[in-house]
Amino acid sequence: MAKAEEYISEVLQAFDFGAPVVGAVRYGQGHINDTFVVHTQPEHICCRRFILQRISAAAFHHPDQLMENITGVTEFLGREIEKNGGDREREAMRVVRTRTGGTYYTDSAGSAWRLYPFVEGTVCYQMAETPELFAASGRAFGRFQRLLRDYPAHTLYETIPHFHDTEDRLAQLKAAVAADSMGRASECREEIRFVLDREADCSVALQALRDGRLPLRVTHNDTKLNNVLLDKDTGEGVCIIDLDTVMPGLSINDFGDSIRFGANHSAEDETDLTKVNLDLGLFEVYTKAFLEGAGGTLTKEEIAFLPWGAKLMTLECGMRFLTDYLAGDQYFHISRDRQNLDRCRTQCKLVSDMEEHWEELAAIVSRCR
Ligand code: ADP
Ligand code: GN1
Ligand code: MG
Repeated sequence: MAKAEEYISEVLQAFDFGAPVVGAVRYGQGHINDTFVVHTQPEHICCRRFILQRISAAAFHHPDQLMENITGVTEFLGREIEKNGGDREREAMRVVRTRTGGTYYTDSAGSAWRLYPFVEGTVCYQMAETPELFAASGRAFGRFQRLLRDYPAHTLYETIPHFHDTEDRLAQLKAAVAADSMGRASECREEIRFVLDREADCSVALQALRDGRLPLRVTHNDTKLNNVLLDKDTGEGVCIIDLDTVMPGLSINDFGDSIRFGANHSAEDETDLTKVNLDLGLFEVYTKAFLEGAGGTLTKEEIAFLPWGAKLMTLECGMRFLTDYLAGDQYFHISRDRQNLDRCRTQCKLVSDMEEHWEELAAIVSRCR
């Protein structure tokens, strides 16, 4: 895939920024899309910033369907936020149309690009600097779930089929091990074994869904701390971003993915595993806040399954990093060699911690109910 930078000037022509553009520079720490911040001329009356993104073709095969989901969801959220007396421009994403009225632009190489207003006055954290900030993210993701409770789920396309199908993720890992296309399997024996030893776990939530014990909802599916913007002054949640994976899914996965990423004090690719530890205090803070934000949306059974959401999202993400490492780092952006293997290792360490503290996790969830 050609470098996104090569197409920027072409892409900028496709949108009306309301003022002359000064420049576009790479922005953020997402693993999937190519993200740029676009600045318009400061002396101009409508000086603004925008987020311009090339949608990952490796992850998303139907940008038209993806953008239809996003426009539907952002407009619905905007209306709900207005009904509750909120500021939809700040609290919901908005797709900026192309000059020809489209929701995205296709460049001369066939890649899809979209534009959002930059949500000003907010901070995006890569790590929970304080429990209060982590709680704020939990309330925001819980609230997101509540706001979308009545969204017509059947109108959503599955932007990545089998996204949180942990059984399928395991099958993909096994296939990557069997193919061993880069000759990397021998250095990942321990990690492969770790995952295979937990094969039965991969079915726990899916079986509960099949049995009707867990409901299918409209969920975000990628609830990392860096997918929510917090107010720079108050620290409260402002806007949930990265809506590419909003699809029918399990509420426990939205809870779990936040725990995976945020309930610890290390980077996702930390190489010193002694620094990677599940923080039970942060687990409790997030649980309480998520349930508060969800405001009675979740059933008793869903709440009881929250620790499973945490463990399965962590195990699944570990598998995905490992699969991608074995396949030659095709999916997740990397900035150094073996980064996906290091990411896999932190996830395995967190899964071990969760197993070690399993009873405590259940007790915390009961307390927060
Ligand atoms: P990816 O799918 O690659 O993770 P994201 O949509 O999460 O892409 O965007 C990457 C980063 O860009 C975010 O983590 C955040 O820092 C920043 N970002 C995205 N959209 C906005 C926005 N509308 N306003 C401000 N920052 C944004
Ligand atoms: C990706 O897009 P981003 O960086 O917010 C990935 C998630 C993973 C996460 C791991 C569409 O999230 O599923 O959990 O990396 N998103 C997609 O950090 O695959
Ligand atoms: Mg993101």
